[in-house]
Amino acid sequence: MSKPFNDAFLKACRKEQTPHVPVWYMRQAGRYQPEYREIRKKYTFFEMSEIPEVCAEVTRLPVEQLGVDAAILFADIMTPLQHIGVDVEIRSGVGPVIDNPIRSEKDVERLTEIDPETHVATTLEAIRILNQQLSVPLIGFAGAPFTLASYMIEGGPSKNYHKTKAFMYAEPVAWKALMEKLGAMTISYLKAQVKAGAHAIQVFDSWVGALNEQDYQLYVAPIMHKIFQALKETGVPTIYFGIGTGHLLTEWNKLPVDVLGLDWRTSIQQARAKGINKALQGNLDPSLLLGPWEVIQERAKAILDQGMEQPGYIFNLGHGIFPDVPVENLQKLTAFIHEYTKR
Ligand code: 1CP
Repeated sequence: MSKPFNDAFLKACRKEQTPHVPVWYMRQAGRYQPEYREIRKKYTFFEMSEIPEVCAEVTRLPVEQLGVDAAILFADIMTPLQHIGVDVEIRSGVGPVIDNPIRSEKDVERLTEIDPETHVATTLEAIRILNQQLSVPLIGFAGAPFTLASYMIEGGPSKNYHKTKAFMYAEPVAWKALMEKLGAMTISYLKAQVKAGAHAIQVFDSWVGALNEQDYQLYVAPIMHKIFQALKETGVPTIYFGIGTGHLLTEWNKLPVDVLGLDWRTSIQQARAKGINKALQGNLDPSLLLGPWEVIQERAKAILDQGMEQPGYIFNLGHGIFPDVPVENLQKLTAFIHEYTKR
């Protein structure tokens, strides 16, 4: 018999009361799992993404192993870019690498449009399979335009985003065109995920914290507004996450998004003190998962005490799980969160 559907995560996104604080982990599918490493030996990252049954298996694995309250689709923020003319490859131990980085307005003009039903048919098929199998909500996701653009302009991961910012300042017309193209791709890709059965959407703007508030307002906020406004039509809850974005929270609070994801630098209390009234998600430092259990528990408890003060709180890490995190620590942490917050 299948388990009853656990909707605690969706309720928390909507700021409703829940029987316990729901929890899931960014990068809950990945290299810290021996089973993932075994599967990954056989395929490249994008080969895995092209087999719906494998995507579904990798998505389901941590839900069963850790007991979390939500699943996140196995794909990458770079997945849709391959279909609009970007030569991207995921290199082990590095991340996304792009052979044809954007250098001019002409490069932006060359980008094409996505047709999700043909281009990402396998990802959508994985969502349909998962809907038959899961008893927790499935989170669909995409990268936000700034973060995608940073890879497309730098050619790979970066520390300071100098090329990205230089392009933004020097080529404002091309930058706007790039944001519009990536925004349209994101809307179309995410709407297709919801249509296939995703119950919620997280937009990853991992690297936008590199901008100050003024530049965020000028160069990024308009497209984010457009994306979240368009997603409102789908009726599913939306989450916006970035690293080191504490200084942007007041701007983020103005967006038509339901949940804000925090990294470990800004506490739940600090966010609330800034007047953030949306649901919040976060924010245990993932490095702690390499430490002793007593310390993990103490820090998790301190976060939960702040989060539980009002409805609309989802436990997560401040960023993704590292490859060397012991699975056992995540199992203990999940059980502790459920037990400590049970009403
Ligand atoms: O469990 C899950 O989280 C599901 C799948 C998922 C998600 C949500 C993957 C699979 N990637 C992502 C999002 C993603 N990808 C982000 C946003 C979240 C974050 O900040 O971590 C970013 C920035 C990427 C880009 C990316 N892809 C990186 C980071 C590189 C950098 O700039 O530091 C890496 C290492 C990848 C590869 C990747 N994507 C996903 C996995 C499991 C892996 C690991 C590598 C592999 O098997 O080769």
